[in-house]
Amino acid sequence: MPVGRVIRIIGGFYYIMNNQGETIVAVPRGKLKLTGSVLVGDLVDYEMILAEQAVIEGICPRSIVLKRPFVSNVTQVALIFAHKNPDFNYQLIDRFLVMLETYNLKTLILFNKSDLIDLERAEENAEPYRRIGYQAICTSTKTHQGKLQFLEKLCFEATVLTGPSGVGKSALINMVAPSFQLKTGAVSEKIGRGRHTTREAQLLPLPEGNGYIFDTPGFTQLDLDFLSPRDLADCFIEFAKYKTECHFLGCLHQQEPACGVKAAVEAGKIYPWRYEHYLMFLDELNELEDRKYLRSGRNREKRR
Ligand SMILES: Nc1nc2c(ncn2[C@@H]2O[C@H](COP(=O)(O)OP(=O)(O)OP(=O)(O)O)[C@@H](O)[C@H]2O)c(=O)[nH]1
Ligand SMILES: [Mg+2]
Ligand SMILES: [Zn+2]
Repeated sequence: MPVGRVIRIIGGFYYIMNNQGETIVAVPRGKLKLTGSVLVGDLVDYEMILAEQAVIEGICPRSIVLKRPFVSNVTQVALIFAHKNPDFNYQLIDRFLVMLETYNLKTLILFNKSDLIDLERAEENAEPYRRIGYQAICTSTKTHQGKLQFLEKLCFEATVLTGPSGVGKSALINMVAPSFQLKTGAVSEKIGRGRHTTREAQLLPLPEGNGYIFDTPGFTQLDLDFLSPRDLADCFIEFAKYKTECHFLGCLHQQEPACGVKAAVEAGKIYPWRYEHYLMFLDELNELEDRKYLRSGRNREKRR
């Protein structure tokens, strides 16, 4: 049975790319019809039923499934933020990074719209993340700053682009592969946010078989409800070196005495704003756990 890759899902129709690079429209069989069964990125077995229509018979084993964005078989994530328009926001960046750390994939950060601020300011925005240990590139789709560096990173990877709406995800893909001509949309001046121009995930094969890139819809709000408070510190990668010095096993680096992480913050080895974001997210997660606990208690009462 032939195998193809799902590149887009629109209105119940599944667009599959076959080995020859042709696109076939398909519908899934039986149980696979359920929304979310077949994902963009999936390799699927299909059978032609008409000259131009196919039926998806099964999904090949996946290497990974991401929940947000909801796609499969990714090898790398590129987090996109803008220096300006929408506003630059360290707290939201850290929120996205926490989510991405749970995926255990190669992570790249692009600070886009570098043409809108001074070169120096742009580098200042990116530098802390480089020091923390991330690969961070300043880009501009207007001046093509960072284009070659970005292209190099994309080579032989299946890269998903994620980040808020309006930061230039689709524009960046157009920059590295102009033939895609993806739709882009101006940021609303009134609310300073993107307009959710990209509505669904789409997988695009890079020229000359150099890998894949996924365009995805932006999102501005991100709850950390997929994480337990105990696992949060692991998502702040620069804490790892200092956690081993905490006196208490299971230290949450909050009020505990002899905490290696807090000592590193005080010694200027961890950025204080990163630690503040950690505490802020920890509060959020604790609150979520409390609510979950209360709800399960109420359910137990009801069953009695
Ligand atoms: N000045 C400047 N504007 C840019 C740059 N990149 C993108 N834009 C503009 O920013 C706006 C948003 O770009 P999009 O590519 O649609 O943003 P997106 O991240 O795909 O947004 P969603 O699809 O809504 O998630 C468009 O008006 C682009 O022309 C850049 O490097 N510099
Ligand atoms: Mg877009
Ligand atoms: Zn600690």
